[in-house]
Amino acid sequence: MTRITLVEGDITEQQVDAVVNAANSSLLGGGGVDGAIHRKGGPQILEECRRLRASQYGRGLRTGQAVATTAGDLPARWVIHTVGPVYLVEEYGERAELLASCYRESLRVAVELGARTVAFPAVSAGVYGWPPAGAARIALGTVAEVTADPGFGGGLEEARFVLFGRETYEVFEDVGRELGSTGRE
Ligand code: AR6
Repeated sequence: MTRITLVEGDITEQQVDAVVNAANSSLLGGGGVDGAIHRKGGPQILEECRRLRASQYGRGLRTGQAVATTAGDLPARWVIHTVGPVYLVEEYGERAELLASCYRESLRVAVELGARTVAFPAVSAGVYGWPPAGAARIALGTVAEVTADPGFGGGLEEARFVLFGRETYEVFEDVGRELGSTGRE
């Protein structure tokens, strides 16, 4: 069974097999988590992203999808890049489904890689404007649902949410309590 845990901290410092990057479709870097990952991970990640753009991702990575590269100089082995949806209240349902897809697809890629531990940021909860409580509900709800499925690859021991700042951490903690999804063994 996959444990779902929460920590307050910086995702680039996590000792896990894979870290998830809140990227954009270009795969060529940006601010927030994306900027921090490329800065600390070094040029190797960007090189691999460029290769992906030159091959099967010529038009970029679509919102809700995920793809892995090396983690360069980060303590992790892989970076799983996913593209969250920009928050738009008029299209909430459709976009919530795309955000859930980010977590589902990232978990699928993590299992494919044979990762035992994976760290997630709060995808879409920064520059892309998602209200933190809604982002937390989709994040925790989706990871709990996917990992509880008896058909889910059994190798993943921990899905860790790494929340930047006390406020976001506390929102995730409250939502986790509400859903009963964190601290689960
Ligand atoms: N570790 C963990 N969480 C972090 C870190 C960090 N080092 N830095 C920021 N956060 P964002 P998005 C939090 O904006 O909303 C980029 O330019 C942050 O406080 O990184 O999906 C991409 O290239 C927030 O809670 O991602 C895209 O263009 C959460 O991580 C766009 O931003 C996500 O914030 C993606 O926007």
